[in-house]
Amino acid sequence: MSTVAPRLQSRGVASSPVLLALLLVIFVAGTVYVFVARLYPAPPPISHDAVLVDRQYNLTLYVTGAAFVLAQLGLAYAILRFRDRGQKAHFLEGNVALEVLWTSVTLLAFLGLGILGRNAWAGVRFTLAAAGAIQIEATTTQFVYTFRYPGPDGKFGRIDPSLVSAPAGNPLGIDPSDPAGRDDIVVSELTVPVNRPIELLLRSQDVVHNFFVRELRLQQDAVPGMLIPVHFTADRVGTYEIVCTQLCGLGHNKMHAHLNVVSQLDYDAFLKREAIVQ
Ligand SMILES: [Cu+2]
Repeated sequence: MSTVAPRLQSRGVASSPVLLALLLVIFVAGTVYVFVARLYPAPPPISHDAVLVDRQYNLTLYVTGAAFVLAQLGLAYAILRFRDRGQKAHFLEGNVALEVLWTSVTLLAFLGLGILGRNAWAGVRFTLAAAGAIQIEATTTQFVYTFRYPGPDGKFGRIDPSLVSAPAGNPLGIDPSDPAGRDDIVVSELTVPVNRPIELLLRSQDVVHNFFVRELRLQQDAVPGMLIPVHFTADRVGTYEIVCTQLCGLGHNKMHAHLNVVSQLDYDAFLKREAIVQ
């Protein structure tokens, strides 16, 4: 039995590290291409808050993207540079100064991005809607959205869960004995006037659903037993899709509605038309 054999076996196997380093470079190049070529772009934003979210997203992507590329290419370099050439292995104790440096840089990058992100997200979500915002209620149930406008009196009628009956034409359970509810407008699409602040009051009748409009960069869960307000101001006329992003049951994939952003004139006409129909 030869004692030289294991030593010889570890020599001259250069193809594996070279292949691994090459695969890493191709992987990094492919990932960078997906983002730089904008293969999956988000639809154009339709609110100022959405523009802020996009800016923050891009900034985070640049910082984390640069760290990703540097780390992966550094790994490819180390695989090549320190590959087994049959040499004796050396133990490195590490470098405390470098450890402190890159831990501090990472900490600062994360804290900085978090603080900057406050304006784009928390600054909007943790504030109240503007005074005079139009209040609209959005109720989710498996697997539909129902929107309610308070009508000419500006007041939502009382709701009684025991009166909820979609076949009877009362999907929200509006109490007929409450005069405030008699002029409430109940519709399956959300129509709002352009450039006016909207406060949406989110409710759920059964399980956790979600209200997500990509163009608003606005996503909020609707939770049973809670009334969750969100606010937005859409600045572009158009029709946009509202989707549920919570896996809420077998019909989840079909749960969607539309957000119609219209001119003030069209909005007034919409309210008038629906008030006559109700
Ligand atoms: Cu849902």
